[in-house]
Order: sequence, then C-alpha cells, then structure tokens
Amino acid sequence: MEKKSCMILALDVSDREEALKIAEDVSEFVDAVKVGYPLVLATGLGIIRELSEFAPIIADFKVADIPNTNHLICEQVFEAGADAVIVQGFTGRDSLDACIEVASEYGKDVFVVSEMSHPGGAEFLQPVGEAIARMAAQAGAFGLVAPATRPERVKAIRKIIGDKLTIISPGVGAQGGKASDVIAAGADWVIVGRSIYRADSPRKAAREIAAEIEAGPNGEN
Ligand code: O7E
Repeated sequence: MEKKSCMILALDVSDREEALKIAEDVSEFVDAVKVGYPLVLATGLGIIRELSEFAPIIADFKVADIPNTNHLICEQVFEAGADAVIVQGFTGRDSLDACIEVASEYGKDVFVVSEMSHPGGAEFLQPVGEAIARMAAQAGAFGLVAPATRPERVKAIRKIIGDKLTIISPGVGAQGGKASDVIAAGADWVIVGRSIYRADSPRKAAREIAAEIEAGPNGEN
C-alpha cells in the first residue's frame, strides 16, 4: 500500500452502485478502501474485486476465531482479491499466526486491532492494547489499528512498536478525531467513513481532509 494521501476510505454503504461511484470519485484522494460487513453482507464478496479497480482493498472482517477458522476465513478474503485483512488481536498469538501464514502465502498483509476508537473501546480492550501491539510486532504483522479518538494512545503504541509496524487509525470526523493530529501522533493512515460517504460531495470532503493532513495540525507543513 503506497502512502500518498495518508487516508483510507471506510466504505460502509450498502448499495453496490453507490459504493462503486464513491470509490471512483474519491480514488484520487485515498490510498486504500476499507470494505467491511455492511457492504459485503449487502452486496456479496464479489464487491471486493469490483472495487479493487479503484484502490487497494482492506477487508475489515475483524477476524476473531480459533486458528483453523481464521485460516479458512483469510483464504476466502484473499481469494476474493483483498490486499489486506483486519483481524482482532485479543484471540491470541496462535490465531494471529494463522492469519499471517495465509497472508504470506498470498503475498498480502495483516492489520491487527490493538484497541478501538469508541467509548466502549476503553472498557476491556485498552488495558491490553499495548500487549496486543507487542504481540503483533513479534508475530510479523504488517500493521495495527489504533484509535484516532485518542491520539495519545496512538503515540504510546507508536513508541512501543517503533517503525516495525504501520498504524491505521479510525475515528476521524464523525467520531471526533482530527486527521492531522492523528498523523502527527504517529499514525501512517487515518480511516474516514461517514465524513466522506455521507457528504453531499464525497470527492470534495475527501479532498478537504487530504489537504488538512498535508497542512499539518497547525497548518504549518
Ligand atoms: O466513524 P466513521 O464513519 O469514520 O467510520 C470508521 C470506520 O472504522 C468504520 O468502518 C468502523 O467500523 C471502523 N473502526 C472504528 O471506527 N473504530 C475502531 O476501533 C476500529 C474500526 C475498524 O475498522 O477496525 C478495523 C480498522
């Protein structure tokens, strides 16, 4: 995944035509498109290959099962044409290893959720987030998912993993995070959904967030 705009679109719409139109319209301003349950359950797994015409696809299935089931899920995801898969870290090292093994067979990437961006993310996951980040680094994951709503947590996780892993960070806009703050805290990419796909002009919204990232937290870049 090439880092240009430092932005990933979370395409959580449920209509195929709308999804394809938004992806095409914003492709100039995003480095990847994240596809998850809302879109895949509504339209089918084939949407991944259709969207891959516009950008690399990150399949957000937050895979969280025993190693054998994780293995089977990841095979389906990569056969469908995804460039990366998002998995949960709390299921432990063997479950994560199963995902990384399949990803490396296909030459693809694994992102591990260390902690989540919503208020409930602080309840159970945050206290173990740093341990999950360490495990993901040791296991050889490509990246971590860390919360844009708490830039200080992104900073803490970056300190732990150094440059070993990339960080993708959801929670910008609709959940209150500011893109340039999160990049300054150490994220490689922000993930943005509603602020783009619900805008009157998704293209204009994506262009504005990309410009804000480029300008930096105080517009000084
Ligand atoms: O709030 P939005 O509309 O900008 O969308 C954010 C997207 O990121 C949405 O798809 C949601 O499911 C996802 N997300 C979070 O918001 N918080 C998290 O902690 C984790 C994710 C996520 O995608 O996990 C894998 C990246």
